[in-house]
Amino acid sequence: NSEENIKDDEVRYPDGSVKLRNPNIELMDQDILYHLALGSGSHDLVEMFGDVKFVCMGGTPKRMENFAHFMMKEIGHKLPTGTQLMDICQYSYRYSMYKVGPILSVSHGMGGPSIGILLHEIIKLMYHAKCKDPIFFRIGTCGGIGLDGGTVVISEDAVDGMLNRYYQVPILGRIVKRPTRFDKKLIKELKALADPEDPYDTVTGTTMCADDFYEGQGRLDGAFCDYTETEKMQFLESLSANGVRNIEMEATVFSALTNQAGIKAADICVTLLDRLKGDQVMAPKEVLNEWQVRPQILVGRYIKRYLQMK
Ligand code: R2B
Ligand code: URA
Repeated sequence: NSEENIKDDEVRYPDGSVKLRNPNIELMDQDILYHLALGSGSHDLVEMFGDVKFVCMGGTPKRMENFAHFMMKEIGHKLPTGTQLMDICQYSYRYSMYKVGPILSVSHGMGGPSIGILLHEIIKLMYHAKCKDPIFFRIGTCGGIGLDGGTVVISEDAVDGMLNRYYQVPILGRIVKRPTRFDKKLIKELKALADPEDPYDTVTGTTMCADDFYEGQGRLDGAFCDYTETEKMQFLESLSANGVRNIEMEATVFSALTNQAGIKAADICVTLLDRLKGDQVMAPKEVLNEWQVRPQILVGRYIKRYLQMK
């Protein structure tokens, strides 16, 4: 039963490496990770990825390339002379992936289905590469509920557009519900790394995951809109009353699939606007670019701390 609590020994070997909860994979001579343009037959995945400890995901290829460069500076990682950072998944033409020492920086596209496919293949990649206790981060963008643009939100819980605390997916003609759950300790540790000197707030709260940017998030400015501004505001206020502080499009799938795999994960997003004040993303490009670095700074602090502790 997928709603049961996941036990440690079901999802991990004693040495911390990721166990797959799918007996079919072991029986295959090779596993093609199609959307990553990688495979267990064509690549030495242990050699390429065995040292990965952190998997950081975000929507766009450029943000994840920037994050890889940022982390290279932060942890003082040097590439061999004459070489440069490469997109490992360039021939997938789907996702981009960069590796900086123990850090993988991967783009996930927009929405549940896109991050879902990526998570299946990345979790299998962790298994094939024998990675030990990997931690997954999503560093994203979102709309805030009563929060100024540029606020960092760490998700405590993920709910869908009906406020359900599960990710619901039709499998073989049945609806399967997978509970959404983030690691409480990881959330606390991340929150503690917010510096009072940061010129912006870092808050925690429930994240609503929508399957659409426009009607699914109660916007008035999509190609269609069959509700009034009053109805929109009532909906957003009811979200706020239920502890929802931001809206994005991947939190339920991200938390449910990492939880299912027994992988610690956190979703950290920066708000691009306050949805109680409007729908259009109006901040200038330079401002948006500066805001998008904020979740990266927090995750960077966590990773640096972790590596220094070792
Ligand atoms: C935030 O931003 C994207 C939509 O603009 C989506 O991927 C998300 O979760
Ligand atoms: N991403 C979303 O999904 N919603 C917003 O309002 C902003 C970014």
